[in-house]
Amino acid sequence: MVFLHISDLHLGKTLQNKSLIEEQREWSRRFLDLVRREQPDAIVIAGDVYDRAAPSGEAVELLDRFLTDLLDADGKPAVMVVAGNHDSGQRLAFGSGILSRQRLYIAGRTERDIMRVELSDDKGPVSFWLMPYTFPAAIGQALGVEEVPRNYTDAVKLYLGAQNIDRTGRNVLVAHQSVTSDGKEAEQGGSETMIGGVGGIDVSAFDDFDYVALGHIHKGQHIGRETVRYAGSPLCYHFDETRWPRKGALRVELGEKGQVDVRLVEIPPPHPLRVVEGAYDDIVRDETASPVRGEYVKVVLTDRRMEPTISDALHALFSMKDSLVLETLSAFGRMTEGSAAASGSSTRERTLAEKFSDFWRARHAGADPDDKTLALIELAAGQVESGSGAVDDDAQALVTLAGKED
Ligand SMILES: [Mn+2]
Repeated sequence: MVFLHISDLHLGKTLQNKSLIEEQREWSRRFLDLVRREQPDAIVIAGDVYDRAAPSGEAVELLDRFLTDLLDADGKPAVMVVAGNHDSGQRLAFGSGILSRQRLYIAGRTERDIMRVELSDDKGPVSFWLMPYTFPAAIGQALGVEEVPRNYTDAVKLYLGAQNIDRTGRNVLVAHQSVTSDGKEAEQGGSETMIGGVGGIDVSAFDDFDYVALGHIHKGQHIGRETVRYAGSPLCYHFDETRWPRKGALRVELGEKGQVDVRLVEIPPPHPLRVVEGAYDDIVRDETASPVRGEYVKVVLTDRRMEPTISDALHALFSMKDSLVLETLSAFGRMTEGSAAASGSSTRERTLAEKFSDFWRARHAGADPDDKTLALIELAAGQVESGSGAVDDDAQALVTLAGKED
């Protein structure tokens, strides 16, 4: 049994106000070529299909085309999708009952019974469990339990424990969550809009599954064991993410129970992202000499301030190479004036309330939260920090909201 695992497509995403839809359209063609080559039994999409809960018309159209082409590909693979925190589960699951007859399985909401899709090969059946993005309150509601653990690990253990899973058979879980191992979170790629330290599920909750196909973190990696994996986003969606340029689909082969072989099949981006940093004259010299073309570039000047004439010259320089400058900035002032304190306030050292506030600002064009919001933020942060993950409903609602697109 072979399946391809991808996640975090974020269809409709923009980067520095540039629509990436053409980029995503070309990527989907490249992925389809891979599907035609590999002829997998299934394709698994582990959430954040869209970039926002109310996706643009062209994003919906692209997904429609993409899924149709996948289902039509030689070998007629089954296609399984779970909603991520960026998706609206209800909207994504529109028509899912009808679509399942075409072997397109979409799990949008946390239900009492996790959607199970059974496929088989010469070694017997494989159960795929499609668990959309979830959280303790949703699990409590689905199970009809009033006293659901506030702690994500315990809540998810309770939820999985309530499913009718044959542990002697082969099982694959598809999920969109933050998974931790020994209390450590997976390393973020850079384009996630999530708050660290919230909603982590210990990897031990997934011991019953031969493979766990995860979405949520945009840097592809395994967490805990080799067979609990984030596929990562298909493209770099932030210049920070260019630290991890190897992107693609995970090809997973299941043999007998417990035998799992995973490898990354790289899919090159149509326009690679690159950060170009240096003195102006050096950049002009090097880029004029370099044969590399067709990139999306961020330029960081180290020897002078960014002025309109310089910015224009940089745009012109890169456009001659069919490249596009998406962002220009100067590190010159920062480096000369920069004190250790100013540059040393990394995410790790900030309090949870500050991180919530940063997140708010990032979502509201840099505006500061008003007093009421600030009070809610401090309430939520305080409750998250006050040990044992005890969060009351207001704070829980905020944490959930924070993980959603507005
Ligand atoms: Mn995502």
